[in-house]
Amino acid sequence: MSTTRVRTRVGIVGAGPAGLLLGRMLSRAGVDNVILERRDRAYCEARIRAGVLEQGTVDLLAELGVDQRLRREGLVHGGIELRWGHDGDRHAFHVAMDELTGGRTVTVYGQTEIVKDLIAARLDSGEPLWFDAEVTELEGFLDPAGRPRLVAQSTDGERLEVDCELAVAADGFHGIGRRVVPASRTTTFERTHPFAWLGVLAEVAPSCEELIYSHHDRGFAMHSMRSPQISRLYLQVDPRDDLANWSDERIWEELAIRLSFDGWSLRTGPVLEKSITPMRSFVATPMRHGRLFLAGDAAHIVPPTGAKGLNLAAWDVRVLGEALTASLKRGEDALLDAYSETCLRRIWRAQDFSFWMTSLLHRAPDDEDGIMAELQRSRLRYVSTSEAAARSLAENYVGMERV
Ligand code: FAS
Ligand code: PHB
Repeated sequence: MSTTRVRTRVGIVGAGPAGLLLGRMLSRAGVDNVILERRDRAYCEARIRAGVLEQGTVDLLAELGVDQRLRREGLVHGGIELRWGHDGDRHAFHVAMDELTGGRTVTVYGQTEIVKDLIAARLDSGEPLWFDAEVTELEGFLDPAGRPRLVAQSTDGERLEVDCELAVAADGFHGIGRRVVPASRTTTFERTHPFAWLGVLAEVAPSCEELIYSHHDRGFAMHSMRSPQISRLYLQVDPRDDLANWSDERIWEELAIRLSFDGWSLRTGPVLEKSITPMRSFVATPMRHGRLFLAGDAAHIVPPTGAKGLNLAAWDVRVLGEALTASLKRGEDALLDAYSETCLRRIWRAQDFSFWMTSLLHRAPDDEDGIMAELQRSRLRYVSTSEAAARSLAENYVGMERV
């Protein structure tokens, strides 16, 4: 087994949106960096996850010169629709987010497409990116004078040793980054929600212009999309449920019931992909441990109801990229020292909003007497009758300018 040794300034673990965005930011700032990714390129480019981008994320992709396809294919939305009520007595309310926030919008563009764009840009630039390179050792980051070392095993048995000045774990919730930090140094906050999302990607034109979030006695449902030809839809299911129990027919029937509204009908079509995702609220603090920095899902997870996961990862990277450049190019460490605190303010805002949207729209499994459902319907009516309440939802959804 041969060993490849690499010396660089920043070693990045993970080629998800956080790792790839950071690599792009550092390379454009002239800071040497390498990215190690345990999966192969095809897997990374096929993973279906988020789809709603805040304006801040769109701006970052533009600043990094990787927004050509996003500008051509992204769907700009000025609002979302909320639906609720019993069968035969359904209500709908359009949250005009652009009007309520002075023109701010969101853009629907799949995370899959962002990852494809960033990988293509990385490979075109010739900057180092190793696929099939699982980092199995990450050490030396707590020694103030030391140099962190990343050791990866490639699938063909190659050993890769990366010696860097600073290391970034952008390796997601199940990565090595958070695992190698001594438990005594980390405080974690966690809630596992008593429901999950069954998500489907379908080859059918969306049945709505903008996203629909629907509260229903049978459970939450959402209609999103990826393009004028591809729809993305979600159903609240029991986290212990098995995908085998959900035939495509049953999924379409249930979606039609839970999204129902007078005069509206759901188009159906071939299901291209379906999966069940657990829902968790999680934060690990601090996000810095000596010469190791955590970014994205490696440090925080939000339930997807608020569409914040990917946007929080992009925000971490914007802050960390500027801080690393200031430190490594100009010897200014103030931004780096404030990295964790700066990001945690926005993370807790997004955690609160995602928790609120989740508890507003999902049927509580233990709601025997229905009190929770009545409270939820009252909150939905309140959002539809109070401009202040609607503006609060809108400004959180499009992304707070200041937190
Ligand atoms: P990622 O998990 O995307 O990337 C981490 C990368 O690190 C992966 O490529 C992994 O293979 C790699 N890695 C891990 N360990 C490694 C090691 N030891 N060595 C090398 N590489 C390693 N958000 C929404 O807003 N809407 C959604 O609908 C939505 N759906 C989601 C569905 C699922 C199943 C999941 C898990 C998340 C979803 N999210 C959603 C949130 C999602 O968008 C995340 O916030 C986003 O992927 C975070 O990006 P990263 O932090 O880059 O982590
Ligand atoms: C998606 O399009 O995948 C999506 C949209 C909004 C959410 C979550 C997921 O809140």
